[in-house]
Amino acid sequence: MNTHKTLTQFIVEQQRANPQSTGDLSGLMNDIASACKKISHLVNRSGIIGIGGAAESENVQGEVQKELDIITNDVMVDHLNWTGHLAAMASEEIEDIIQIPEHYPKGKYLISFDPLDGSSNIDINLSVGTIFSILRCPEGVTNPTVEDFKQKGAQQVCAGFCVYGPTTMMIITTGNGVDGFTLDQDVGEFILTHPKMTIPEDTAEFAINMSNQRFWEEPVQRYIDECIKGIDGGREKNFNMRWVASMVAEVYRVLTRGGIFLYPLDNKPSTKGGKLRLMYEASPMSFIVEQAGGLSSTGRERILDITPEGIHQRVPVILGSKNEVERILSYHQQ
Ligand code: P6P
Repeated sequence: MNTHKTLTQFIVEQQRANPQSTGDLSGLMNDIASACKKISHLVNRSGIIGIGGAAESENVQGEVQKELDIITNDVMVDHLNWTGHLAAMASEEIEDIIQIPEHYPKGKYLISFDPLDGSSNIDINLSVGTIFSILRCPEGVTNPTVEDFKQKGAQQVCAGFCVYGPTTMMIITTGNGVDGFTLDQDVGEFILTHPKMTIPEDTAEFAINMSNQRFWEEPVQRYIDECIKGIDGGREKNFNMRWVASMVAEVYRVLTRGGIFLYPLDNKPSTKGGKLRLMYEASPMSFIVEQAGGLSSTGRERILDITPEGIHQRVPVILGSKNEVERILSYHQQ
């Protein structure tokens, strides 16, 4: 019988492989998995229990919040704030950092998360997800501030995302490659189904929101124009295009069959400086993509080398198959 390894067993084995580990990170990863199981359940039943609509509020980004944005944010906070593994949290949905209540013990990690990325897809039944990034809290800091979160993505201890699609999957890295787990809904366990995921160095599939084309910088205009023209425009192959408007779905596809995903710098007023947020979208996804053999850049610098200016800072993102990202970077250098 094909007995898959569970996430719990995987985490314990990773802990045993690191003699100096205290079990805190293992506990935190299990707590995140529990939160994601709860979110998966809520997403799957949102239409039935009537929580798939828009809330009356806007988030710090000025985006209209979905009811599920708020509910899933509360699920993450309620599953993580009592465990004693965290010193503080940051969420896409909350302007300031989230302190650990005084009556709970604090731990040595900081987490940033987007509780429900792509939530505009909820009412059209497309995949959405949860993205998280774990940093160490600086030594000796017992009351973290925003300053303590402003660490380069290269400092991440762990990053991952859950994609709530036809199946619920959790993708994680702690710096030893990327492993994918499928939620077995019957027993409520994440099962290791995609060990050591790697991104093919070449691809013929690009993902970008074409409606922004007139706002892009010249190197991106040139690259996408060449992809569209394919062998009629000097490339050695023809390209296919995808755009789901859900980063977790796009990145999972890139991990599975390669590809290049772009949300580039544009001069559109609403997304000036980029649309995607560094700390809880670009950084964790960049850690995962690099650990799977891909590249992730703003077009001018490695995303994991950026020191955040704030917890909601936006950056341009170009990530995926190594050879295609390198081609775009060369266009930015010309
Ligand atoms: P657009 C979802 O809102 C998100 O943050 C990413 O998940 C996704 O890749 C992007 O924005 C979609 O942006 O402009 O196509 O709606």
